[in-house]
Amino acid sequence: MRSRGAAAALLLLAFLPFTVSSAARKFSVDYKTNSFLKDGESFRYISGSIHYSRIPRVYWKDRLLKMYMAGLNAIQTYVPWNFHEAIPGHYNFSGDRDLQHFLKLCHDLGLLVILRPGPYICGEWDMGGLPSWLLKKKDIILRSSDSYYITAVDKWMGKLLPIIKPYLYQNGGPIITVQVENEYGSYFACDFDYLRHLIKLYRSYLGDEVVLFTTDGAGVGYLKCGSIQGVYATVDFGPGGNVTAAFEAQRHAEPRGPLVNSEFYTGWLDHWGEPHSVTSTAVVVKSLNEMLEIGANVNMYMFIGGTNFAYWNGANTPYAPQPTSYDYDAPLTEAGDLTEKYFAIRDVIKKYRKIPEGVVPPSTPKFAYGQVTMKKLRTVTESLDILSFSGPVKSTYPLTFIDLNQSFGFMLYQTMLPVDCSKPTPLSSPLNGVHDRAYVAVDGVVAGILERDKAISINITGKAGSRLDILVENMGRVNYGKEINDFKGLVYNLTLGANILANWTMYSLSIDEAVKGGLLWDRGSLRTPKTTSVNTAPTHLSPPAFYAGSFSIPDDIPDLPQDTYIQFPDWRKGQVWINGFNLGRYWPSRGPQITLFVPAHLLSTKAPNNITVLELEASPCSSGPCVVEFTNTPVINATTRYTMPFFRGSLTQQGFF
Ligand code: NDJ
Repeated sequence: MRSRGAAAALLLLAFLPFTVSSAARKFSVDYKTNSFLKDGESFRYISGSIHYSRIPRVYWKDRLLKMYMAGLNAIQTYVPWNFHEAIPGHYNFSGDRDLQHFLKLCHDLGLLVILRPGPYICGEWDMGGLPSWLLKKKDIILRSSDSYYITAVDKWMGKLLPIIKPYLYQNGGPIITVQVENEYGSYFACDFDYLRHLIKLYRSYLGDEVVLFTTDGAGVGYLKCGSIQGVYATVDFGPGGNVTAAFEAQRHAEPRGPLVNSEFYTGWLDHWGEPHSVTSTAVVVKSLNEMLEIGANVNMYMFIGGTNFAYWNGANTPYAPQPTSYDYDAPLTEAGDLTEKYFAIRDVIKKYRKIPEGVVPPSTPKFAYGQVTMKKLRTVTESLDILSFSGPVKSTYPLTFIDLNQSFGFMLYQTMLPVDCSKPTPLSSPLNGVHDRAYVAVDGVVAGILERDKAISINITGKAGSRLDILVENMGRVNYGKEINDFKGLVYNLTLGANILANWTMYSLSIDEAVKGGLLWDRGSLRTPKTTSVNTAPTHLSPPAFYAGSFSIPDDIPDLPQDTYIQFPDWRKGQVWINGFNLGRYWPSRGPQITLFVPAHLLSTKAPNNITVLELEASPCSSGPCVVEFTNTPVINATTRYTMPFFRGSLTQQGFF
């Protein structure tokens, strides 16, 4: 019979992620040879960024294998805090959030990992990865020694870092380096006590051996507040410039040690209303070659961008949210498809290291399921009993999303017109406090749209006592710069003519839960569209409303379901769910993204597939074909139709389409 101690030891072994002996495994910076040292030998990484939070778990292996087959020996990923701790103290590391599974896959495929746990990550991700509940402390200074912030960071890292520890290289895992913060030198706070606190925290959980690093823009100015004693300083820069000059900035902070470009941009990010970013393959491979030739370590940002599903996109300032697709013009497309950029990069890598033999996994096939007829369910205001579980909250002046404990999505604000507005009267947000877009109706008739940094006033008419409905959409929190403490909702008072509007009734809306629970569909009769639209120039808007449709996958075609793309002919702007999964935002009237990626695993061959749409501006259903369409070809580079220049302070808004 085995002793209890031996049995316990065996049990422990069964739970350790790696069985290899970790005795020989060492990873360090070598200041003598200006390189990294892996197990005592000079080592250089050629890496690519992949954010597991932007790719469905079922596709992690496929994308990683394609990265491996391109000749990469490492990948780089962020850990978005708000993806794992949406509610304080409630941690989610399962399914698409299963970081340990992702790390194991990397390890099994022979890819090392450069981990960037933030806590701030930027990354075109809502609030740069920081949870919005931090804003419960209204005057919080994020990314600083603010004690409320530090307490939350300590608690989160106390959960995350012990999970990571067994996956460190020296413990038998794939993680070779861990980044502290992200481009901290670009942030106004310049708080070295905060950086020192993070370093202590990382070291206390991960040990003294782990290679910690910082990343900053390749300019001495950025490194001033970004680099810190005891942590290896690296830089980031894109293609097309002077590689030697860029690395000189790194040399300013690190006179010796490996040259590292932690973010070499293979493409760039997009914003709604701006043309799709494209970076030429020729420029990318030229700079990549120059860096590899001088022995530098390179991480390509992004190697695959993926998708901002649901509400995860961030925004830049002046307020410009990023679209659902995070394709990034990267070497693997949003859907993981191979591109000419992929093969050109592989050809460059071939010159510097032996790339794996065998075939590169092919692009996944796409299928055009065709058109699906949609029917109107009901408007948002008609659905309040099923959308607002907790009922309304009343307050003299408007409260924000966070005041009502809501992070994402939509909130409805209601009040009454205090005076007769028989003549068009300006409804305004003088302090630009609509965060981010407000759909306004008087007694159920649409009056117009207010939009942060773009349209701070509209004219409305109505009698005293008429009901004013304002549905406010959170379009994604700012992820970069000094405005990342981005409160949502009506964050300042609205005025009607000379009056400040008061006596608000506010509904926190649980739309995702209602869609997932089938509550909107369960209401029975799908009604034929009722025309509540006001067809007055220049807008043709109708109240925000839900639509539903379903389709079955043909059983006489082999290998279905396959990936597909959904598009919205003559729809304007909204949110779409497939079988309860929130795919993201569509906004073809602004562009450049027209189609949304629909991964095959969301679709069923056994039952009809349910599509739920929340259209915010106007559907085509009262005037033409009421359909959405599944196609096999992505369109993320359409001509953008929004040309209104940014303005602040003007009270006029015309020409919304
Ligand atoms: O580290 C940042 C990374 O996470 C650096 N970037 C990247 C752009 O893709 C990404 O956010 C910057 N973003 S500098 C700010 C862009 C402002 C227009």
